[in-house]
Amino acid sequence: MIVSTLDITHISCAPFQDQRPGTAGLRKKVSVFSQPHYLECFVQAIFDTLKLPDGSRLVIGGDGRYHNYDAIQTIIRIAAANGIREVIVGQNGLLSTPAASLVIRKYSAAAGFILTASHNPGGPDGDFGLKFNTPTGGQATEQVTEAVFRASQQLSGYRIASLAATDLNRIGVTDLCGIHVEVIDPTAAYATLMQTLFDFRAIRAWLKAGHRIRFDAMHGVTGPYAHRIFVDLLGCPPDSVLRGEPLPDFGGLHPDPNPIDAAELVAESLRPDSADLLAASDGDGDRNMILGPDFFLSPGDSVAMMLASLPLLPGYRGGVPGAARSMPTSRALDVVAAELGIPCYETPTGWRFFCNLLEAGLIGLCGEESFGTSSAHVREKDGLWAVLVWINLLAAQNRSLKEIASEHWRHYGRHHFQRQDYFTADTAAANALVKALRDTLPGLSGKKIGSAQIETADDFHYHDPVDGSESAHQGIRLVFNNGARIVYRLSGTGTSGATLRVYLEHHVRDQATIDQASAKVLQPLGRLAAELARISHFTGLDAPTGQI
Ligand code: G16
Repeated sequence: MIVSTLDITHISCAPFQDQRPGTAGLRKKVSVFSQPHYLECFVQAIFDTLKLPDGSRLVIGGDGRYHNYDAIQTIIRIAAANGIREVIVGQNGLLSTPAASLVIRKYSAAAGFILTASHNPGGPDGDFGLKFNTPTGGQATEQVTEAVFRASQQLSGYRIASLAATDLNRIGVTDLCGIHVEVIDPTAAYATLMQTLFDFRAIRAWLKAGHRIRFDAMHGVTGPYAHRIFVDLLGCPPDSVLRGEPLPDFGGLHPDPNPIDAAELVAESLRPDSADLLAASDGDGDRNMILGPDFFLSPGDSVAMMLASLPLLPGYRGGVPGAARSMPTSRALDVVAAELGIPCYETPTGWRFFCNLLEAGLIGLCGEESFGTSSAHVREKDGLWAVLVWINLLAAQNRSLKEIASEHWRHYGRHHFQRQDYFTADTAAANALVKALRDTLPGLSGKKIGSAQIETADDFHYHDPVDGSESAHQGIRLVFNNGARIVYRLSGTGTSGATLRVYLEHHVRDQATIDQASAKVLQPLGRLAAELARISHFTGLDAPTGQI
């Protein structure tokens, strides 16, 4: 028998100064990530910071975007040189973000590397990204990612093992010089878990009765998961899954499940023969958009309505101990939680802030305005899970999505919500705007504007109730005494320039205003938000460059 030993080389190079992870991992253009030593140095900085015990197990998978396959081979080599002895990797290098979270937990891995830039475009000119998760399956905390950033700035090089490329296409186990590499079916554990959470029998009966679903995988990672669950297990016709083949450039599309980038699905929902539920997920499968015939369900409403109906789902019969939303997300969830008598936590933007609350058992449901929702079944947001929640709720209630929403609003009032984005290539101008706005806060508190008054004007500061950590400057809030709210923050997921996000919200209770379009109700608030922040003055933009 030939026993080969691991051949490890130390490569010296200058450190990179731009490897600070953002809202969810490090995201850069492919051209940046694929330059010599760049990925290697970031991965080395992670190992230097995590200091995993020798012999540890690692999970690796990604959304299938351009550079995924090569990056996985590199990570395996660096991991081997840093003491990792077992690697679990999804077939073809694929693992959706929520499935990766599940696999990390299932295999008691010491860490997970998820290769994704989420909903950002892919391909050679697109974006690439890498985030690393802890043994809980959740994303590393801000403290850890900052420590990695500091380590990356001081590196003198990295260690790399000389290993043959792993065949990621074939399920099975390979021994590479003592490194145990297991290629797994990326959908298996996930599909099994979903069957314990939802009433597959009731859903099958609902589908047999003639109801239809339509799911747009946007050429991201969820195609194989959707085929397995919707087609194989629930019996939907194969054409229920749209763009189900993962492609390195997402077919040239922007794999972001929102009404603009998934416009084709929105158009389908407006047709007389629309399916009963239409949904889309993003590149890495953690986001969701939910539509019904002639109806768009806003993410803040979706999580609030889920909380109100959770006991209808087999996995959630006993309800949840608490719920959480990110600060800019509409406060529709708070109203439901208050009626249920459970706490509703407000966290900074970034799924990682929910993880401590989930891990400590303080919450069992959480959601964000950015089309993310999930429960304690994993430690990431979960697009297909959200779609299954809604299919199960429709099947259990035998009512349309629009009817369920209308009844919810009659009872709780409606939180009209809109996010306006102002993109500028001039990052300094965007930072100056935020600084100037921050400086005006003391004068805004208590200020009367028309018939309303600003009750609170502050810069959101989060105190984590579980580990006591503090996160400052997480977004500027203007809360009015008439149910309105404006929030400003800079996006943390872009790879160039800066995007100012302006979140508008108005809670209304009278039926006439409930029935109006959110864009119309929020128009005056949008104008006020632009004036107060002097957006045109700082950026030259007289209107949002995008809105959802
Ligand atoms: C990431 C985070 C989310 C966050 C979103 C938007 O989502 O995981 O928690 O809400 O970015 O962030 P920003 O407003 O900073 O662009 P994803 O799906 O991109 O991983």
